[in-house]
Amino acid sequence: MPTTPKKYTTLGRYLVQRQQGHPEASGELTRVLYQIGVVAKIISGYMRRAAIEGLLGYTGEVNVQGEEVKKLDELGNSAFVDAFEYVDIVGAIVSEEMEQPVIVSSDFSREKYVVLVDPIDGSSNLDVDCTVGSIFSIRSYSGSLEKSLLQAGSTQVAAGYIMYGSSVLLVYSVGDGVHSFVLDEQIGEFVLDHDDIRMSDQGKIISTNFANYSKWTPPVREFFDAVTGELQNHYSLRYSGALVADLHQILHRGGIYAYPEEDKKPQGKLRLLYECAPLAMIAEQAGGAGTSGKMRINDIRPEGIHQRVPFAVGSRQEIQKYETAYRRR
Ligand code: AFP
Repeated sequence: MPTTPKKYTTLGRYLVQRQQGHPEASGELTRVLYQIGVVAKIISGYMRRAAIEGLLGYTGEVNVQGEEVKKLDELGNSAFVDAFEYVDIVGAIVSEEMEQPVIVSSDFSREKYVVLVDPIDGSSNLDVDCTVGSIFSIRSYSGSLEKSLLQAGSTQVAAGYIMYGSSVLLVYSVGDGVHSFVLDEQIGEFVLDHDDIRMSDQGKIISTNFANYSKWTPPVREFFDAVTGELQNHYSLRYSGALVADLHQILHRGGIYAYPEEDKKPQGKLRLLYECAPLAMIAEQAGGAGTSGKMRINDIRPEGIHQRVPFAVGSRQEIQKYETAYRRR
């Protein structure tokens, strides 16, 4: 039976079409996003060959977070830095793997953007071939590097993630909804698979590390006791150890992901600038929300580039309930 050929909308074509709707745009943001697509292909290539080429395991180094660095963490970090070195659109890269921002431009004052990344998020999944991701946030350069970085997440011009799972996905937003692309390995291009993803107002998924229950603060326990104790409990628990994978599921099925504060870790675990802020932007652009429990994530003004923050993200109703538990205490 003859089949109708699929009309492929590649990432490049989609970005150019979107840019044409904004005659005032210079095209530079389009180039930054396109380069991120290139990085995604490079990192996914490393992942596919990692077990064969000895790229699994640790380098022996410890990063700024005090975590042991994996070989793929280092390769992923270099892929992002190399992609923007001297292409004259991005002035600096901030990464989970580097204590200080790296200047990637010969004339920083001319550049328009800074890129913040967690090159491999969920890296403890790497050695067992489970899903991991990369998270990115793009901010405008506004006079000084410090000023550009230490601003609330509401000033992000774009954000997104790459998910390396059963397929490789690139999901991004420039503030006009959330769009998702799947890597077609045969043609080596990202192809549109969901335009303008909407998250349901109330969802099906709870995603958190319940093994930490005894360390959680009272509002967090109260929230999870309530949702798991509901008579008509309609939730399912999904927790992969990779925030990107868990958020992606919630984007499509609704619900809540939380990595809250603990009695002895009041700042939680996740990093504000390159994990929580970009994923909160994705959630909001899809109709959901991101909170620390006490305030909207993207209203928080960071004090340092590696700052941690308690984080919950997901459907609007679940996030409202989560915040209500904090207000009651
Ligand atoms: P790693 O990158 O160190 O594996 O951390 C992953 C992560 O930042 C996030 O992706 C997970 O949701 C969360 O931490 C998992 O942390 P726990 O293992 O403490 O649940």
